[in-house]
Amino acid sequence: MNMVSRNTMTTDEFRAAILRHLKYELGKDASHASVEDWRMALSFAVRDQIVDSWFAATRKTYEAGAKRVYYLSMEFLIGRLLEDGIVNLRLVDQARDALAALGQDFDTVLEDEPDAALGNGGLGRLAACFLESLSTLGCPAYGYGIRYEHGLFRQSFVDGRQMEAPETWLLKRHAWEFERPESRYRIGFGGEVSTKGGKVVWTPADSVDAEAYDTPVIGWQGRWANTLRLWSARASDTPFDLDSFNRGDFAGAAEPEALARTISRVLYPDDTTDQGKELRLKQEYFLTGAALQDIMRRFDSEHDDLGKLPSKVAIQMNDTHPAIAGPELVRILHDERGLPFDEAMNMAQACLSYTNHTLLPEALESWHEGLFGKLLPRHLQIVDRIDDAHAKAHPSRTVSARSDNHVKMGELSFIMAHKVNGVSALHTDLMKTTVFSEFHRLHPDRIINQTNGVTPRRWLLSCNPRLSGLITDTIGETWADHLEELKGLEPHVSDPAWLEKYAAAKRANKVDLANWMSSTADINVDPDMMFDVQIKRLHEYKRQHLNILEAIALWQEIKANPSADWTPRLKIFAGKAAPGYFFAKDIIRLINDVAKVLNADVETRDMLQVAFLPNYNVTLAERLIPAADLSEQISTAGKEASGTGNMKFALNGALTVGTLDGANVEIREHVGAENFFLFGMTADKVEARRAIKDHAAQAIAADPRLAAALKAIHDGVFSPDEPARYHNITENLSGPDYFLVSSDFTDYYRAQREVDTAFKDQQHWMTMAALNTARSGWFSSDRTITDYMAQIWDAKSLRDS
Ligand code: H53
Repeated sequence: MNMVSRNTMTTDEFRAAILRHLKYELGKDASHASVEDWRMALSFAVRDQIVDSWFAATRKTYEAGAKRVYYLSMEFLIGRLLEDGIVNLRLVDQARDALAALGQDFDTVLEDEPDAALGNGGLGRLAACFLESLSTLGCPAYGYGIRYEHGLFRQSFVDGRQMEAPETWLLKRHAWEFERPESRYRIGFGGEVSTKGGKVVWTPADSVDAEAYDTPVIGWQGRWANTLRLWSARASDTPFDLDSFNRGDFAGAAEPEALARTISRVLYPDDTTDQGKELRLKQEYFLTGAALQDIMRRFDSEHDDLGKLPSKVAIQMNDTHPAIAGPELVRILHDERGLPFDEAMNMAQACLSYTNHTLLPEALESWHEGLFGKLLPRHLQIVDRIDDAHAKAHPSRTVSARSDNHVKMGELSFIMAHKVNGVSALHTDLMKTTVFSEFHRLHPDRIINQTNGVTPRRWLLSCNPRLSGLITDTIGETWADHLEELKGLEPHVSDPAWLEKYAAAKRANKVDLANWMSSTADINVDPDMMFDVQIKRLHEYKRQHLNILEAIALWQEIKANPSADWTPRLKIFAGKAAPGYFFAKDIIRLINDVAKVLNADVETRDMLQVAFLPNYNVTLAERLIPAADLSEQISTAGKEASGTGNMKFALNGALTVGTLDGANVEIREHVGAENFFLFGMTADKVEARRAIKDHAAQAIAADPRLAAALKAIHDGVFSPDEPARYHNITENLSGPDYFLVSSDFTDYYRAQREVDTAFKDQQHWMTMAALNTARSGWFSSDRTITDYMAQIWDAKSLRDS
């Protein structure tokens, strides 16, 4: 493989390390070892290399007395770690060769690792990319999260319907974490607040303990490693009730531990909606309370002067989920450390910053004060004082962190943060003019933009070895952590011989995917079809239903005129719907039903097929993105805060068909409008369109294709056994259609035909694809993190010190 230069460890040394771990760690003889044993032995051999960097980084941070960044997130969607470690340590060749010498296949061994799906979607994957970039850049940092026993549910389809099964990533052995029983903190809930000797004292009624598990996160070339510290819930006192046991009540005896563990049992499978459950609030305080105790303990171990806290500690709240960090830090500084309230508040604010990831009203967390006060009585008092102080300082304000008997976590985070950032230029502008307009008027310097990014190590180097090999051959190997260097590809794009190699890499990736789909999903396609991919959570605003409507309209058109010069296309979907989001689940079923009909149609199936791949996760994304020709980024303008899949596709040479939403706007600016298929309403037109009473009906009346596609669904063409199955969808799209699917259809269909025409000229298509790669360097999460370090955290790199 044409990978960037090798680590100095030899294949023989590596082979010996694998065998040593197999024997002494796993107690297995090579002749009896299973794939899982080999995977564990390989992981331990790689981990050995990581641990040295990890210790060195910790030592350097202590020696320098450096500021640390603490990234608090309810989600870290890290996926598999073995290949990531091997690639970052540049041990790919040695690992492959060592395993081969031991009679094992590298890819099979990598495939054995379960995906750590400790997140729902974009927000969680962003946190994982950020951790990797923090390590690559050598910025001292911790990620704090929850060690969910069950990550995001496993999805399968029965008769096209989504089924959910618990995810069990910990059932297989996990090589990457170190249990830290000594790092254990008590987290209280409920109880009383009283005053003793002039001091406020919170006496919780219940508690659980948070126990730490550490996973090292290795950066590029192994030059730095940070820690992902995940908390697991344990019973505070006796984990086991011996009296009950002795009475024969075995279930009752185990109850304290079982109850406590509930807190870290499952990841909420909701993306962008506020679950509003008591357990969710408990999880949020569990994470935040444990993280803050840990942060203060580490600070105290190095510094005597509390005044130094803001110069040593930067705490990032990833969305409002850890927003309780504001009142909790004030509580620690005021109640426990004795700072005057205002000083505590100012100091907390100097440490804290907040990333907003959505403007969807249903996703902005707010807790009823009854529940909040029941679980966190002292925090409720502190929230009130914070809010009063803010009101006093800004008498003209009309928005508050406390209204309608609720605690508004967005407003609270805003008040308690010294910087608040959006995740794309458009999203940040909309924050200023919509949800946070009043706070922006009061604090005009607080909101800043930090457009998201993705780590090029995972999302190009590792997932697309063919393209990365060509890039390295063309511009040398330093692009992997200087992604702007991809610009150096531009002069080669006009060289037909080079472009042919670029096209060959894409084609080989498509052949791999086609083979994989045929062997795992029984989907047989010609790799020369256009691979048109929409992979993301199912949500009405992401408009998978717009995509499938277009497929139906195209199918009808092909049937009416089968001998025309159609561009063969495979539409690939993947993504999960929140289990309680029935409309989104109906969309999944509709796509599966449409796929059944279209793929069985001998007249059209060489021109158009549809596949919905089950159980979308990080690993599936790594497989699909390098093989994609077209990337579907078709959300209603103003609704997708940024998107990060859109960046991964562009980087890997897929062209985007998209709206001017989220980071699509910036992608189009970077890759060039002529290399991007734009359609749809802009964010500033959306409101006006919605205000037209019959907007959907008007759109349908004006476009016979749309009318016919909707009619086919309505008449049961795709659900002959139950014709009314999708009336909910057709009625929505002809009536309220909040997400303007019908209104955007005509322009989407037009853009897709433009895509068809462009795809016929493969030379030109590949030129556009290669320009997408060459011009996507700005979307590296190294750029994003460098800007966070300078503009939010005031943190320095120690990597080269
Ligand atoms: O966060 C991504 C964005 C994306 C946005 C997503 C997100 C979640 O995954 C979950 C909750 C939430 O409020 C937002 O939808 O647009 O790219 C990372 O910023």
